Amino acid sequence: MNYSDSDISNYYIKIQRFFDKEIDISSIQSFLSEDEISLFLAKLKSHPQDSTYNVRMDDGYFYPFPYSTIHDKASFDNSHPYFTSSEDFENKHKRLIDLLQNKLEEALGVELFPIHYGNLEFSRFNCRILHAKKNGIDIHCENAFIPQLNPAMTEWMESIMDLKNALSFLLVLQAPNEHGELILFNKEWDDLPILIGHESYEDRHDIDGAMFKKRGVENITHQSFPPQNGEAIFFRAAQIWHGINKIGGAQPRITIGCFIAKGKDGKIYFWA
Ligand SMILES: O=C(O)CCC(=O)C(=O)O
Repeated sequence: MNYSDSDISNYYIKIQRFFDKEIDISSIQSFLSEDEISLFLAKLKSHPQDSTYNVRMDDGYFYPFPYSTIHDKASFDNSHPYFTSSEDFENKHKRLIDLLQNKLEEALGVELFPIHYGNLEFSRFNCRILHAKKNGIDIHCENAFIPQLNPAMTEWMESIMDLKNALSFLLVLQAPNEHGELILFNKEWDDLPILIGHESYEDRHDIDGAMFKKRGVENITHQSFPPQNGEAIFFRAAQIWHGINKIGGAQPRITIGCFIAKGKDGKIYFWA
């Protein structure tokens, strides 16, 4: 695993190094100030709890909907809850979202472009709230969702950017008391394209890699990255198999994040 600690001033060079696969994961401590983090958390606690705006699962919820909910048979138009929940999120939290985009641009040394398809505006960020004493996020890589997505949307996204090598950005707003580590495996989608829809819940949460081992794949190792309040993490999420370990203690794990990809036109796009 190519890990690189960094400071904000040299980030510009690094985004290209991620796209060139020279770096797998990198982090920036204290990406936002403690006051900014508290403001984020206070605002987000007032968000709507109902399923119009959240994708609720037993282990946690996402607000607004992630783009990966625009499934194969779903309509790729403004009737999808993805677009209504994104609009709600943008309207309620525009100032914080703008602040986060600015910080991200400063950190990467590039201008970032949100994506839109006609009048359909994609979310710039979403929040992931993972319940205490639950199982985190199952093992996945973003490319493993592509076969489940609306094909018209995927085709369009792939026509404008290098979707298959997208990065994840996440900011830890609230670390859990225990665990909740980001787990990165030493396997990538291009070597091991597993259609996760067929895997059991248990295997998808087994950080020893049952889902790889049962396919005869050997030398499975992983690295754990414990979340720290205020820390930003960037990693090659489209390719690298990863998950979030179970959440210990009494406090939920709260992050906000997006995906970042290189456009065919040279621009850097981001969405969630
Ligand atoms: O910690 C998070 O926000 C989720 C990380 C993750 O699974 C991803 O970015 O794909």
